[in-house]
Amino acid sequence: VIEDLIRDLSNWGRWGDDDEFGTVNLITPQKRLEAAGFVRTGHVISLALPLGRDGPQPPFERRLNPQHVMLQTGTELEAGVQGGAVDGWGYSDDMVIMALQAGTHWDALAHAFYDYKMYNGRSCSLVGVDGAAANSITAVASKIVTRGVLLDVARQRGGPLPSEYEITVADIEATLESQASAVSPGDALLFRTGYLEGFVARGDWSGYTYGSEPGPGVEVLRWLATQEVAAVASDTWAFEVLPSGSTIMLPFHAVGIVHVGLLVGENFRLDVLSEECATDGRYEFMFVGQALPLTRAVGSPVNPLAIR
Ligand code: UVW
Repeated sequence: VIEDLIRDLSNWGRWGDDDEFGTVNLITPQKRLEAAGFVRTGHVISLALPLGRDGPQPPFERRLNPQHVMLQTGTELEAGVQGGAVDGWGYSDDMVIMALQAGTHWDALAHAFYDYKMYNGRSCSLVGVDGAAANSITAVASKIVTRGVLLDVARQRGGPLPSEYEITVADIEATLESQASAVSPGDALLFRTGYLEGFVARGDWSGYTYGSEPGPGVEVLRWLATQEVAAVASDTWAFEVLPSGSTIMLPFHAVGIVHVGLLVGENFRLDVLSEECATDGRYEFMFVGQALPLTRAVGSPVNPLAIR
């Protein structure tokens, strides 16, 4: 199955041998103008989880939740121990240490490998201790402004999808029909499964990451490629259904990121957007999902915005 999909869907060379944008090439200036036309009220909804120590990663995980550390504080100013402070003038500074994949994030095209290769046929060895020499998130960091479409599969199916539920093309088409929405080339398509919000509501992330989850099966890539979707994201930790039923853990990553060059986002919070879209029946919006211009990084935290 994987080899058939690669044969049919690979975009290696499509936008040139030097290309590092992948499907983000489908987001044109004209597409951004079209996206702006979906702003009716100016209401902005963030699709990000808060960045803090109580993020979704388990304790002691290599993918460290954000650790916020103060470098200068007001308490030091008041105690008279802040260098350079005069007569009550002072300042505060801080820093964050975190895994770039810990919370709401984009996967760069350097994030996934298959057959020792990454997007556009580049060797996996280009990602070493110095970071990614190609396909890093920096390439697309400032390009992700487009028309967004919420694909509310959870609402269409009457509630949060059970873990291990495979979203099929039939589910996608039924959901679009129920929403009276359509997908067009260059869109960002946001899959709501309802999975993440259950953990948020319980205030307990136990069992969220590295286990089973609902999501699209690998065959959905054929549909996404036909529609020329530029980016996908969901309210799960790995975007695709798990277990995958494949010989490799993440076949959607192997075909979608490595061969299609698809921008994939994870841990997006979609419940508030879902309520708003259902209230007024508008499932399309302007989507702004700029990554941080982190040099040589294989992913980036993002504060995705739906502007309606
Ligand atoms: C892996 O689990 C390897 O990656 P992701 O962050 O894309 O789920």
